[in-house]
Amino acid sequence: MATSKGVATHCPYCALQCGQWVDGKGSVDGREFPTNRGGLCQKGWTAGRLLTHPERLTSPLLRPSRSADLAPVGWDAALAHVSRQLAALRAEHGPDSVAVFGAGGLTNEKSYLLGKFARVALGTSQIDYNGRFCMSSAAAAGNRAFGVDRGLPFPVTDLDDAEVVVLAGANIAETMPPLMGHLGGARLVVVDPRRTPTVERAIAGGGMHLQPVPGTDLVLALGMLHAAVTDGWLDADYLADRTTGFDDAWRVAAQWWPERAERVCGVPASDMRTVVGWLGAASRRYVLTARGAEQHAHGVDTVTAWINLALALGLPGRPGSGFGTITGQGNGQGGREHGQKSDQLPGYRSITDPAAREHVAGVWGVAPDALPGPGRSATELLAALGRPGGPKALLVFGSNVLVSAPDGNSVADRLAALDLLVVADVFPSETAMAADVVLPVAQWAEEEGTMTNLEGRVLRRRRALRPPAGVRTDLEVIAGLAAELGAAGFPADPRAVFDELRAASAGGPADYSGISYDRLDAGEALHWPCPAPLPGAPVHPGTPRLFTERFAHADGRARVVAVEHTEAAELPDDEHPLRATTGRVLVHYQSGAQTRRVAELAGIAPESFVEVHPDTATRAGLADGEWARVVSRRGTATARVRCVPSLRPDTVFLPFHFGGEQAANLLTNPALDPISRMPEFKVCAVRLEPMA
Ligand SMILES: Nc1nc2c(c(=O)[nH]1)N[C@H]1C(S)=C(S)[C@@H](COP(=O)(O)OP(=O)(O)OC[C@H]3O[C@@H](n4cnc5c(=O)[nH]c(N)nc54)[C@H](O)[C@@H]3O)O[C@H]1N2
Ligand SMILES: Nc1nc2c(c(=O)[nH]1)N[C@H]1C(S)=C(S)[C@@H](COP(=O)(O)OP(=O)(O)OC[C@H]3O[C@@H](n4cnc5c(=O)[nH]c(N)nc54)[C@H](O)[C@@H]3O)O[C@H]1N2
Ligand code: SF4
Ligand SMILES: [Mo]
Repeated sequence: MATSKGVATHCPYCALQCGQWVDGKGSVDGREFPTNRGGLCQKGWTAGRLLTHPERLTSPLLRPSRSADLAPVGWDAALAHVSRQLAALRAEHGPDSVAVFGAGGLTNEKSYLLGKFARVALGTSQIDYNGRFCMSSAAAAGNRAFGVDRGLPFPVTDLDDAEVVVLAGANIAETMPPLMGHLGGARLVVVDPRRTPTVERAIAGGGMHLQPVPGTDLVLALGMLHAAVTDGWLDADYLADRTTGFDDAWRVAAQWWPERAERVCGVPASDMRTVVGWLGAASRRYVLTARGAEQHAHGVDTVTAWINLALALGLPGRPGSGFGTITGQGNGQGGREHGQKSDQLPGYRSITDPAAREHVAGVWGVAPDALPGPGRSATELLAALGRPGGPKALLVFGSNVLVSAPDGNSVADRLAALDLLVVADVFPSETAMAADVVLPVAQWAEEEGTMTNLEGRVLRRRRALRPPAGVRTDLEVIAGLAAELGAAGFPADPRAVFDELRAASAGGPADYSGISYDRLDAGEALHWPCPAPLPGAPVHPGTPRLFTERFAHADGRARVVAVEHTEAAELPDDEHPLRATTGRVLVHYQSGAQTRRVAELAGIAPESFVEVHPDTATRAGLADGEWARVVSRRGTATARVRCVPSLRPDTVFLPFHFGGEQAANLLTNPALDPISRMPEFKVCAVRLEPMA
């Protein structure tokens, strides 16, 4: 896979996993791959800067006491210190006193080994990951409706000849720019409280902007379902042949005629009817959701409402049409399949299913009873740190929770209450700098592994250059800690880990047993499920398209689930009269730990801002370009005012890419969806104040 252009690998950032060439000096070029067709966004083009960055962590760091500074230390000393402390905590307080926090940016191999490390080497139930913040509501809604969760149940190239695409809470012109290339021919409908660059593209192409109050998509989708029925667009044959439950769902939607829905969500009833008409009349049409629809205290039901609309129109599983969710992190899909989620075992198995426990315990060579049960979800795990009965040590791999988790002030308090915080990272992120032990790890173009992109396609991450001296891979770190703890069965070689993952996933919903490095390296495009063949049978070709014949529930039918409107967990009042929502800008990635360190990107977006309607700014005594304090019930963030006449006057928007006093998550509400346990990043009540 090495050519004169370098090594064929993929971008370190988002779930589109654009193809890249990376050469031995760390130069990056776009590479032909179905998702990006040679193109990259600005983050991808500049990703090589991360490899040779002067701020790279190249030595383990240790804080001898809570009040001391971090100082360089050797690997042996660092790992021995960590394992000694973990062993002492476990002996005194039991295995659940140690917790692990993983990430959707980790390779499949790392996700798998981390989950096994927690359950087998530490014996703790306390493991979860940042994917809980990411796609968990759509995952739960997909499981409930379709019986399986694969973000896009079709390749992105299927979108190329779509006629109508509804994007509910997705700003892909900024979050996955090359994906826009697959939507060029379609009439786009964008559901977003803001007039984003994606909205601009939709309007320019004859599409439409539906601009709901943040947190009211569910009502909008109910109103549109109502219009689908009353305007005659219902696909009754499809509903009868392929689904159950529509009558119950209709009993709710019948109450939400578009004019009534308009009074709650603010979208004109006539626009709802127009869009439903476009969807109904087209033959190739898609409904896609992303974080705007999900990051709510009722995100599962909101995504369900969008699924219900798609089912009523007969989209899922029909050639040239469908429903899908746009996964976020590089390995957002694979990261939730192999056991770093508190309630899951490898292969997307449930940790409470006795058959799943027996299978995985068999692969791990332990007794099923020895496996812990489900632990706390990410937000609940962070909230329990250092409290009576909660974990006293936390190991973080690949997440900058101090910046990215909700209610940042509380997160800082909880981290400070720990006996031991260990962070494995590439850079001195805010969270790493708060740790007792920092372990410097290799990054994407320095290591081998697999990732599973937003299409459920498994792909190879390849090493183009050696990691700097002093740095280890995450797999080596996990294997090293396991060895210190006296646990056997923790290989550090990615191929060996993948082969074990294949066996552990065999027979599960996300079955990888027929996938191998050799097949991937031979250029095969393998989407899961891809089971190993029975003896003598041909190899499985993988499954690019799900649901063409049947859905994954035992009866083969999709579930239309009746869902009711619920208000956001926190509503505006006199003291906090505005709804704040949060999200992303093109040039920064997530907590910004990587992209704020890339000069080209930081130059474009150096600081936080708050988008405000000009009238709202005036009322708060603020003018465009001034610094404001944004105040919620939990904290205050500072941001530069950006007056945006197209914004709803009741809504403000902040990016969450900045740390310290500019962190948007100082404001956000840790209210959780009851099913997915995803926090409500997309709505909280705030007021604006001038700085001084
Ligand atoms: N540039 C960039 N790209 C990224 C990332 C990044 O950090 N930066 N991160 C990656 C990851 S992990 C993810 S999860 C994806 C996220 O990709 P997206 O979901 O596209 O990103 P967001 O900006 O979080 O949210 C999308 C939109 O939701 C809108 N929104 C807010 N509240 C509501 C609401 O109540 N209803 C609706 N319908 N919309 C609402 C926001 O205004 C925003 O424009 O992006 C991936 N790509
Ligand atoms: N207010 C608000 N908050 C949000 C969101 C929102 O829309 N609004 N979105 C949420 C979403 S969808 C997500 S996905 C989260 C993401 O937020 P985080 O979990 O904080 O994700 P990143 O900023 O990508 O952090 C990744 C960290 O891992 C490091 N890293 C990179 N590669 C590796 C590796 O291979 N190994 C190790 N050990 N470390 C590595 C990076 O340097 C960085 O410090 O934020 C969530 N927070
Ligand atoms: S769209 Fe995503 S995968 Fe592609 S270059 Fe940009 S950040 Fe990388
Ligand atoms: Mo995400």
